[in-house]
Amino acid sequence: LKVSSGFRMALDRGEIDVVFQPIIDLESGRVAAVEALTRWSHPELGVIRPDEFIAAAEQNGMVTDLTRHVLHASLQWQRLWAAAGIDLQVAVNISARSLVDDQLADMVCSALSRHRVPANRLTLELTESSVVSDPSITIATLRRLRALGVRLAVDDFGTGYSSLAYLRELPVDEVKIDKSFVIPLVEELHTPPLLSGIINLCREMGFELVGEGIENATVQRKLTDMGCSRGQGFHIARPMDGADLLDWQARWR
Ligand code: G
Ligand code: G
Ligand code: MN
Ligand code: NA
Repeated sequence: LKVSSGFRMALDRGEIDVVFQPIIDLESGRVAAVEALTRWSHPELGVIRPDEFIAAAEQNGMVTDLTRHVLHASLQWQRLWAAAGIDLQVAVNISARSLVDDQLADMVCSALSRHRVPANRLTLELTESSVVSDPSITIATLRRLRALGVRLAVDDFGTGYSSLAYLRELPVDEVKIDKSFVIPLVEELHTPPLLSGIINLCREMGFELVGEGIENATVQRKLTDMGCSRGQGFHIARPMDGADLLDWQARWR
């Protein structure tokens, strides 16, 4: 895939779409947030997943343009949904490379004011490994973003090297438990102790917890019983475009 040469043009031609996957409050069933996920609708190759183009965009210095695009699309939809009576938090994935970019906080700030979206409606999802890569730079950026009122989440928690002790040092609001911990709940007869431990400690530290990869009702119930506050997964809804989200929400419960 000649991603490097094609990606710049793809952005300019409007081939980079943004879809949204609902995140619900597990106790009430209420839709609390959505996660923005990019897709490249390639004219010949069809839909290309972000796994195939984000690394290339990072290497070519284009990831900031991608982040800006996703941020604008997400905040534009946030405003439209809010106008339709659904005031959701929108979560945008931030790649490791964007996190060390000193323009990130300015970009977020101007996007929020341009779309007139309150900062606490935006969550930025950072992977564990990207925060650990250069803690001094990233923590300064995170503090600036948090001072704006933006919510910060550690994504894919449990897959990197950081410990629960380290998590306490980070200025974050939310922890997303990686789907590799959640998917096996389908098979587990008992509650897996590692997952229970993570959930309990995160709760004690005051983090909002999101369980990802909920693929059926059993997993959803187990996570709820274990004290996980929010959930996301194919059992609840697949990622969808911004207009479909309004229809989905109208039919949800
Ligand atoms: O939706 P999907 O399973 O294809 O996403 C695959 C991966 O791509 C996930 O890890 C997700 O975090 C990442 N991803 C999706 N959209 C974006 C984006 O806009 N920016 C970044 N940096 N990563 C994204
Ligand atoms: O890495 P990150 O958490 O940002 O990526 C979210 C990814 O998880 C998206 O690519 C999304 O398509 C995928 N995803 C969302 N729900 C489910 C699910 O229930 N099962 C699986 N296997 N993947 C999911
Ligand atoms: Mn994510
Ligand atoms: Na994840």
